[in-house]
Amino acid sequence: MTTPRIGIIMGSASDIPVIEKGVKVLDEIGISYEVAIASAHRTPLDVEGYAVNAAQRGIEVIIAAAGLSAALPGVVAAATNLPVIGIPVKGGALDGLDALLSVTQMPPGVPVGSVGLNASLNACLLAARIIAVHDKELSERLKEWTKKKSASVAESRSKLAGLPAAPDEAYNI
Ligand code: RP5
Repeated sequence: MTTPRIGIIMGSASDIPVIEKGVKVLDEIGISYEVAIASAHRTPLDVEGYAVNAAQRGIEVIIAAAGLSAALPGVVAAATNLPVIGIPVKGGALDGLDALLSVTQMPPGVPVGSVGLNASLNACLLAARIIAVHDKELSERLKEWTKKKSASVAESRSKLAGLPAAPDEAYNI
């Protein structure tokens, strides 16, 4: 089995649908990853173990997703020097605002980079960009992926039929 370069940890199986949406991009770009479930509140020793072991297992970036009072990304970041990207998950009485604040408002010295609520695609892309800094081939694959996405935006202009569409040259620099 290929050594995973990105470790994705989530607080509960109920977070799986959020993660599933984002990891597709890692398959498309061709970057290895693994998925783990451990909870900062319910199974704290598993979280610490995963974070402590990650670097020596070959993981280069950790993505941590959790909802409610989302301690998971911060607890992971406290136990490793790897970059940690937090995904606050929507849900609960405050619909994710609690998770967003927990993930972003880390004390000085324990950094967690946060993406938006449920933004697993951006978390995966950010992790890929971090790794691409020292992996030229991955960097090329990322550029190709971005180019394809940009092309689909330009193609969507054909749907403006009936509206006064800006001409193609309006976009040129
Ligand atoms: C968090 O609490 C999890 O990350 C999840 O987003 C939320 C709810 O967990 P469950 O009650 O569905 O297990 O720890």
